[in-house]
Amino acid sequence: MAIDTIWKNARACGAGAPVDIAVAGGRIAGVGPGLTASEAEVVDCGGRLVTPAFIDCHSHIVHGGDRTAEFEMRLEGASYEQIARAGGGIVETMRATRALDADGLVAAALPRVDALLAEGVSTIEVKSGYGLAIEPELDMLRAARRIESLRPVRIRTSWLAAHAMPPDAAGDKADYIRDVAIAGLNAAVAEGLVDAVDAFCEGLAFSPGEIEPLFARAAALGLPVRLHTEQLTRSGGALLAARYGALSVDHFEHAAPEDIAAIAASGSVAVLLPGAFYMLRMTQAPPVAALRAAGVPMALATDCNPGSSPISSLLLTLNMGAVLFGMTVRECLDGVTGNAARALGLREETGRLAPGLSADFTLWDAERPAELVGRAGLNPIHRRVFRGMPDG
Ligand code: DI6
Ligand code: FE
Repeated sequence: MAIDTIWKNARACGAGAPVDIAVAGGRIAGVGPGLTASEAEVVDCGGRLVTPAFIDCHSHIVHGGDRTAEFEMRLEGASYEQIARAGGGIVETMRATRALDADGLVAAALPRVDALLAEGVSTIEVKSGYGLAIEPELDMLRAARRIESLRPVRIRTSWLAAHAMPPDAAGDKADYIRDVAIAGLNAAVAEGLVDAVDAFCEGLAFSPGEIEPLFARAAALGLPVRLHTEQLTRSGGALLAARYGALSVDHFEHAAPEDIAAIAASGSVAVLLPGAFYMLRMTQAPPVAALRAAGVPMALATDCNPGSSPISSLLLTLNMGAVLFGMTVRECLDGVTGNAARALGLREETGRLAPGLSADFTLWDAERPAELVGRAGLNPIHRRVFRGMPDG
């Protein structure tokens, strides 16, 4: 295919000399010094830093309402679990989410989406999980899909009906998994709404045994799984996730050595979420050194949600990954590019500057990668390119 554009004189992380990026039909045709093509438009990047466009691989960005009242309650001493058990928490957001239709959910989400795009994000994973009944869960993923037609962004969806027990559930947790999480999954798949299946494996949510039938159904449908697990307590969910070859295990603060060994063997990505750790003022950080030693790929994501992580900044998340979790600059940036792509099953589509992949990259008014991680509150973006098309 003919080269459309050559982005000349950009500085890639780790590369000494500036490189050029050739784009054809929205995909990267070549990366290297001195590229030329007679017909191509040439854009001079002026020696700016270039990264693959960022990927937020774990978000609950589609939801209704606001829970800053609970934030204030926590400041006064209530715990996240106490608020949840008293009928607040996820169930509070369920009420606000059910009050909106898919268009209302899109409108509520767009300011948060725009905040991410303004920081060079081009792929966002969006979960259901605040409808907690079939129709409102479907509406959340319909809204997620709709965002893709309204903004230059790639959306990947996860079916997270197994997020919490709704107060109006007819039976016990096993019944809810069968009648809502699995029955709704079948309907959502029929509508083309689902890219992966997720669940919240936690004392106050669902146990590995309760989640297993849902994962079995996902496997039968050919869908990848991922799991919120070992966040507030050790639930044993990582072992379940590893048995199902999960794309990722997410949170992972309370992981035990056998959990790390299991996900190292299954090839799952550990998606670390420092926003929730920070907002909940947790003290046990995920075992980054052990993950590193075991060769487990680590990703970083916002976990953007109204309760435990009301954060719409991936740049701030990079900074927290470094300061709170002890990740290196390189690990932080891999965590929102290549490893985040892997957590979404998109390794051959985005997240790297390599021929054949989607031309998704961001130019920064920065000289060193550390400038994107080691500062907070300053967004040095110059230009974002998605599928070969620059913003603006
Ligand atoms: N991700 C989640 O899904 C839960 N915690 C987390 O980090 C709960 C989100 C919420 O409080 O609404
Ligand atoms: Fe989450």
